[in-house]
Amino acid sequence: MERRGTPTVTEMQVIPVAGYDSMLMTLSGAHAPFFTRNLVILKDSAGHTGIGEIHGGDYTCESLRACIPLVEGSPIGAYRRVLQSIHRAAKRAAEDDGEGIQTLDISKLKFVVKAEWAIECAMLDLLGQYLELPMCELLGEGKQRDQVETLGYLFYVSDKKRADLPYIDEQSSGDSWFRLRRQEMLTAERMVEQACTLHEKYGFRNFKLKGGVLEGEKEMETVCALKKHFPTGRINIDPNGAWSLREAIDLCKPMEGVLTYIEDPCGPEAGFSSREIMAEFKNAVNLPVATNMIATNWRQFYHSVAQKSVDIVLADPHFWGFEGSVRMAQVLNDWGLTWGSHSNNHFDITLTAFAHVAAAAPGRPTALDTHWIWQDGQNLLKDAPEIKDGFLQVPDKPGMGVTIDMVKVEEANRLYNRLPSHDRNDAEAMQYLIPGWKYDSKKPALVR
Ligand code: GKR
Ligand code: MG
Repeated sequence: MERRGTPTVTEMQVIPVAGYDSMLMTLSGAHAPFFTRNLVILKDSAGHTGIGEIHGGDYTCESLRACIPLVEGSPIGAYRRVLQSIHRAAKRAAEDDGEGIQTLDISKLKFVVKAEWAIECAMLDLLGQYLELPMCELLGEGKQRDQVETLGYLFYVSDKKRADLPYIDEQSSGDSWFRLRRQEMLTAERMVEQACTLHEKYGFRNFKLKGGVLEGEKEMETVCALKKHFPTGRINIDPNGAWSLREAIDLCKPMEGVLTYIEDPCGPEAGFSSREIMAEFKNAVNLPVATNMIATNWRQFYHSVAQKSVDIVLADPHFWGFEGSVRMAQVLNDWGLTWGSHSNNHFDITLTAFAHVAAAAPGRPTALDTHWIWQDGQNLLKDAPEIKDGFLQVPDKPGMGVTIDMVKVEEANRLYNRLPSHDRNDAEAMQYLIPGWKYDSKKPALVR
């Protein structure tokens, strides 16, 4: 009898991988020399391969492996049913207190990210190949654009020589950005140099400074220096809620007309939730406010909207799901608010996946966050999309439209297996800079 229906998944592989990073500074401390991710690779009965990438570490890896029996054997067209069965089987981890990341406790990030969105991505990749349509055509109202505006994500970088850890060094690279990204950059002048080098290589006209590292006044000096150098550029800062409401108002009021938006300036304080505090901030300062901390699920979003706490939701598809993130883009657009996406260290599979989501976001999304520039060159794809003139090119082939490079994947898996720990820990490197350093959600990392 003739076979009917969509192809079925014949195999699901979960491969943990690691890559190299710089000593990037954030409120949570200093990035370690390595970052980790998990890959999902699906094969189907039509002979196609579908791929997805997500948050690293053992918790997410085990969550994915537990899904294998629910995925293998399923028709790719029934991917929503597969996701539903995963949601029904999922149990809340004992250590998940539901706090989320409103205080940027990065040990909680693995609970905000949902492992199954890597499966959703890989299944959409397969379905797109079956239907001969790019993945963005399968999301929301379909493809809205061919290229997606991205921003240059600027980080203060500490001197790696101060830590006895195996950070990568690219001094012999022929690429000026690759050389620069591994060096110390802690002053306004060096941050302008960082932005100029990125502008030259990728054409960025939008920049976001990762704050929560130095005194707020010092970080605003960097913002002003960037604006002076790029007068028509859009400059944002994200201190991850490090400032008190009073500090945030005092720091940001003079920045009206300088900053394009401010991201998570303050967090919970004095018995008030982060959504209440951000609403008070918005009443006091005439700047659009973005978040990836206080609206990370629909229930938090409801309260954020009810309080009028934010204008821009950076709806990371790894928090919200691929369809969920596009659904958020539709809602925000209909309500006169703005969509964007948050990012973390990632490989080019995430870069591609987010390009498709952003291509399907209706209206005028804000420039996409991506940490990719810090990893560029460590490709797991044979044909990673490029950022040109500040825009990420959306692949126009069926599915994700890219091909995985298994030799590179195996290499990244070997690196992962050599690491003593697979979870992100920004305190370890930080303690070389400030002995005994401990995370404090209200104190910039280098202020102790
Ligand atoms: O890479 O350390 C980092 C960032 O601080 C990341 O963890 C944040 O989640 O960039 C992210 C943000 O926008 O909050
Ligand atoms: Mg943020």
